[in-house]
Amino acid sequence: MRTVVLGAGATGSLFGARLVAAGESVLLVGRQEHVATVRAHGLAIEGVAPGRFRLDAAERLPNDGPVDLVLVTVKSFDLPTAMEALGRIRSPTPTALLGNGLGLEATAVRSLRDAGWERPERYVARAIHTVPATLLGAGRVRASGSGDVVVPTPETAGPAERTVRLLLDLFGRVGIPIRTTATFEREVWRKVIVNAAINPLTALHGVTNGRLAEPSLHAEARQLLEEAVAVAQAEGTAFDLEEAIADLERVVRATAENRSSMLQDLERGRPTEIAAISGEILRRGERHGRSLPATARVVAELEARIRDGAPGKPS
Ligand code: KPL
Repeated sequence: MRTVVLGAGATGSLFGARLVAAGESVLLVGRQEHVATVRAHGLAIEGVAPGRFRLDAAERLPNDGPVDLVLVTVKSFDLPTAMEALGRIRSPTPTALLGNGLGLEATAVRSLRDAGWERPERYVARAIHTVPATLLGAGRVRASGSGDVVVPTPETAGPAERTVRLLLDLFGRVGIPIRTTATFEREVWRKVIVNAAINPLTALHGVTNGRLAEPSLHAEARQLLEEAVAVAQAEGTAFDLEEAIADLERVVRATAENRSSMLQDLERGRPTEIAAISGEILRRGERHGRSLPATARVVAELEARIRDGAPGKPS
C-alpha cells in the first residue's frame, strides 16, 4: 500500500517513519530543507523507538503513480491550499485529516470540490491524534511520549467509511495505536478542548506541556477549559468540566516532555493554529452569546506576539 504524507512536519514525519519501519511504502511531502535532508541522510527519529529511516520525500505531490491513502498533517491554516493542490493534481483518493482544530472536514471538502473532485465527502475522513512529536531540525524529529489515534467506527463514519477502514487497517497493521468511537464529534471536541488549554499557554509561557501541572499554570489552563467546555455544551456536545480536567491531566502527563505544536510554530516564527483552535471557540461562543475572557486574552496575546515577531520564551 502506498501512502502519501501531505505536510511532513513533526507529526507527519513521525507517522511516515512508523509506517516505513513496518515495511510500508511512504512518500513524505514537505518543506525544501526537510525533504533535502531526508533524501540525503534519511529521517532521524529520536526519543521513543529511535532510528534512522529511508523514506521517499518530495516538495510537491506527485501527479502520477498509484496512491492508496493521503495522510494530511498540514497546519489548519495551510489546509485550503493543500487540498486545492491535492484536488487539482490527483484523482479522488482516500484522504485522512489528522490536524488540530474545528471544522477541518468542511474546509477540506469545499476546497477539493472547488478543485474538481466529485463528491469529495466520500473520500475525506477526520482522525484525531495525541501523538507528541517535535521537529528538532531538518530531517530530525523527537517522538516525545505516547498517544493514540481515534477515528469514527466504520458504521458511523458516513460516506467516508472506506477511508476510515483503510486507516484502521494500516495503523493497526504497523502498530500505531488506533481506536474507534461511535461518538466521534465528541472526540473532536475532547481534543480541541485540551488543545485550547495546552497550546496557547505553553506557547505564551515558552514551556513544555508537563509544566502545566504546576499550580499557577494549571489554574490558567482550567479557566480556558471551563470556557471551551461551555462552548462545546452550547454547540450540543455534552461535556463536563471534570472530564475535561481529567483529559488535560492525562495528556499533560503523557506528553510532558513535548513542546506543543503552537510553541514550536511560535519559536520558528511561523503562523500558529490559534485561529482554528481558540479563535474558533471564541467565534462559536459569540454565536451563543458567551463571554470567554480567558480565551479572548490568549488569542489577543498570541496575535500580539506574532505581530511583534517575538518568539516563545525558552523554558
Ligand atoms: O496536539 C498537541 C499539540 O501539540 O498540538 C498535543 C497533544 C497537545 C501535544 O503537544
